[in-house]
Amino acid sequence: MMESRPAVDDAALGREAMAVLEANWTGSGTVPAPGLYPHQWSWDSAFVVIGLARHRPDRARDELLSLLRGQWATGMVPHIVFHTREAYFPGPSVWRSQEHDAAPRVLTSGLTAPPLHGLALWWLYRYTGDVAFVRRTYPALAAQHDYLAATRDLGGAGLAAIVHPWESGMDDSPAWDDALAALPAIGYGQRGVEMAERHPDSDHDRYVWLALRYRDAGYSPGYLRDEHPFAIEDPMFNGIWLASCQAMADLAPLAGADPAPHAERAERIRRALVERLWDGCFYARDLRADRLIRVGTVGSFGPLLDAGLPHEHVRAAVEILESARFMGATGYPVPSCEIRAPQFDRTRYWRGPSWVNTNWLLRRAAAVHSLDQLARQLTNGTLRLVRQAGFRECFDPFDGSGRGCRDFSWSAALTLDLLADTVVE
Ligand code: 2M8
Repeated sequence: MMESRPAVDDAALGREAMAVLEANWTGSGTVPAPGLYPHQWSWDSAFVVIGLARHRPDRARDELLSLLRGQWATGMVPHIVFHTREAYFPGPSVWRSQEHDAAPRVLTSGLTAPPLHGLALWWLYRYTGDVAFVRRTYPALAAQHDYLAATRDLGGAGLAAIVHPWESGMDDSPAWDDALAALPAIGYGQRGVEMAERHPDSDHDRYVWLALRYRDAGYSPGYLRDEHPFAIEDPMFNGIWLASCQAMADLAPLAGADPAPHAERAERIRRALVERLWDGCFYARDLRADRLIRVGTVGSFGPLLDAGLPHEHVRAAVEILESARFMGATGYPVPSCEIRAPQFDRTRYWRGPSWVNTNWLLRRAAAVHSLDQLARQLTNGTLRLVRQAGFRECFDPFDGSGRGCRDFSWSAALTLDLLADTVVE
């Protein structure tokens, strides 16, 4: 298959981006990509909301509402909502959400994903001024945050722990390698599971094994706290949560709610990020092994989304981001793993390639800290990627060639957002 035709001017690029989002709209939500990802994914949807905020606010609203139909009574927003009947593994028969009292009618996964939705709602409000929509969705997002605080603060310092690589959105990041390798090779004693009852012998088997253990424990918070073998405090997940807490603090008065709990939570996350995850760079912390995971990934820069991050941490993190460890040595921003790490692989998803969503998040972080040149570099580098290679899932950070699937929703949606800013600048 040929690469997509380069879109020569911004208007054409914008039209192509919108066409991708139209094609990926199922009538009840946007799928990340046709075929490979035929359902609604949580943080993908939040990026779609952000990208459509200025262009199709009606669709952006429907996107968020559609995702929230999958929210559990616990407040948990699942990482996948199965609105279509198309096959995907692991699908509804693996998660069995319908057997759980707290689950909604629509079928979902049992894991969550980076809680970007508060920021997405704020983004939508910023460009629409739609207070009624804030009022309507604020309670669900407040419940999402309460869920994280009540059941995911496994380290007890205010950060939310991910309990599965899928929850990070960066599935095969080298940051999870050791924690996955430490999983018991034997001990898979559950009966009645449809995946072959075998020892985990590859990362994918381990992913499934972990998901099934959690499911078979009834998705119980007590099990997560006391037994689940995978628990990691990730700087990107928590940087996103912190940004969403700040967004919720801004939105609360519009919804007639008190902003203080959100601001306090943000402050607590900030303090814990600096105290627990910083050692010259932000790293993920493995709670089960009780140690920092010292591999620099694009996730290391998540805390930059925080406007209140102390200056010295902003300065040091940005220096690393711009250095030859990351975007200083690649032709295109931002490799998902530092290029000098032995685990770096320019061809493998979250182990090297550049992604439009993380570029967008870092561009947002640059804007928050008034780092105009960095913001411009991220915008222009990202637009060069999609202009040359199309709305691919990810890109080779050295030569910009496209990788993964085509017509990928967040690549298209966030291009719309970047283009809108280019016009304003
Ligand atoms: C990828 O994750 C899914 C599992 O959730 C997969 O590998 O099948 C990740 O890139 C994740 O960040 C993304 O949300 C999802 C859908 O685009 O695909």
